[in-house]
Amino acid sequence: MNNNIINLKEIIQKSNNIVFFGGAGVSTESQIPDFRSARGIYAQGEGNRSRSPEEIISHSFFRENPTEFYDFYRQKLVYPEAKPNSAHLVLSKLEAAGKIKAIITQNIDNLHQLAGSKNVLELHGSVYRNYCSGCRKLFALDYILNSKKIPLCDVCGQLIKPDVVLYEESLDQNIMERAIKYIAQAEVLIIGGTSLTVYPAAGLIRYFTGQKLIIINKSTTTFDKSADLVINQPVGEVFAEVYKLLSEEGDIIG
Ligand code: CNA
Ligand code: ZN
Repeated sequence: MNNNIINLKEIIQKSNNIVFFGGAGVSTESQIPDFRSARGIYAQGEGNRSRSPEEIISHSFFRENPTEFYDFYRQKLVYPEAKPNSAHLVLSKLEAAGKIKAIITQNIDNLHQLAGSKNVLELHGSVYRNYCSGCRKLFALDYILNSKKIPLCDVCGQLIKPDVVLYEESLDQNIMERAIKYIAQAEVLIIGGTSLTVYPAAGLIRYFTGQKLIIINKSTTTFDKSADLVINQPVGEVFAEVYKLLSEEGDIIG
């Protein structure tokens, strides 16, 4: 067991006010590709595809080319078969044990909730909620996946939009304010699986003034120098190892 894992375990043992801030790297061990890794979506060029993923998942592109948007979206951004990995599962146990106060995620895959976490703040929405842009009727993910081309509302015929924050769109103010509050009041902030390059989400971590900042990421980030502990290992593996130590010492039940 390496020292980093032991340090992280001790930090978790000492605090009941931990906030977790995560991104796409939390779900790569559930076989959902992230955006910026070597095998991430941005690196998976599609031969003759002339547009960048950022362009396709933007608000104006969605409005102007919904067919192309939905082709890309269904293929690259929705993973209904994905299951939570050790990171999601251990975070959920830590919440149940009263250690984690909130999970703030940039992910749209619902895996924290599937793992049983209760207080999940979804900064970028969720693929599981979809609204008619005309009458606001709510649709489940299946409706989007089962529509042959673009999903249209069965009541008013208007285009349905995933409740996902696209480029050019702003984040939900209420969720942002709650996220800031949790981060500003946290004793420990654990950041995992995020390149910390997408704003305004990444800017939230500046509100942290607590005691220990931990970054668990496969690659380096520009915030590493501000961290008390940096662990460059897969986040699921890290949490599995921490959990093993905590349960051996009788600190988490279940
Ligand atoms: P990103 O920019 O793709 O960065 C991911 C980071 O995680 C990279 O720095 C990787 O090195 C690192 N990483 C990858 N796998 C692991 C791992 N197993 N353990 C530790 N580190 C790992 O993704 P961000 O979340 O920072 O960017 C924000 C975007 C990506 C958000 O808007 C998300 O909505 C969007 N996204 C979400 C999902 C999802 O919901 N699962 C998937 C792909 C993209
Ligand atoms: Zn409608």
